[in-house]
Amino acid sequence: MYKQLVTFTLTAVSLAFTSAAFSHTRLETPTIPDNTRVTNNVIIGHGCGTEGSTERRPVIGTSVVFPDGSDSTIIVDGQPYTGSLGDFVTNWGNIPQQNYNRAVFDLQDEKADSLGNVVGFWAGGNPLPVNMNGYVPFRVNAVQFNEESCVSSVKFYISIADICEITPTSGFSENTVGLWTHNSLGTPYDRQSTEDDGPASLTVTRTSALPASCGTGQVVEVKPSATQINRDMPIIYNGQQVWPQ
Ligand SMILES: [Cu+2]
Repeated sequence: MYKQLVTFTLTAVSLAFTSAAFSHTRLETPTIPDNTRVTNNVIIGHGCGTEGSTERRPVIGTSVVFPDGSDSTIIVDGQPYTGSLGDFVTNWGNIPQQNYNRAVFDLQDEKADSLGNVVGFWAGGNPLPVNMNGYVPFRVNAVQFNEESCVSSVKFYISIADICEITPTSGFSENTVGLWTHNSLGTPYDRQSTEDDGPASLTVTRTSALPASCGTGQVVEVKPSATQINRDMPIIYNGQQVWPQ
């Protein structure tokens, strides 16, 4: 009886930790195969405020940015890579597409680069109740790998800001915005954290056989540049920047 109680208590404690970890803003499906179109969601797990606190402020909008791949930082097997993303991924560009949906937020639109390729999206306009998850749907188009390369997987880091109060960047705090972003790019959108644990991620895994010379293959990671974050995180609505301001 006592033993069962201890087991139950330990399980309850570990479940509590698990749900806290998963309450960060993340993708519903963080790992997908190459060559496959996948419907996905950004899941907003909680409002603004101190992590772990029960007092939260509702999220009124979210801004999501994928690395554009053109001036992004590329890491191969943990080391900086000076070549291009095209050495591993042959069709990066216009990969995310937002699915129109007014279930959570009334307003939404895609963000595009100068060529019209979608690099992210935003949604907002009404508060998400603090005790509920908010699903912001999008589609990931099929990602194609350079099959002559040794790439085995590519992890894209996705920067997300969950906005609870519209402020200029000088007004950013854990009470006004949840920054699921890198901590060391040197932008006003950087997450204040000792660990670089902010961004959500999307990992694409290879389904075709590696060339024989590749061994176990290469693990590739892609992070956005500071220039891209500064350009693409703001929310533009009807030609006007509405956040930050
Ligand atoms: Cu969290």
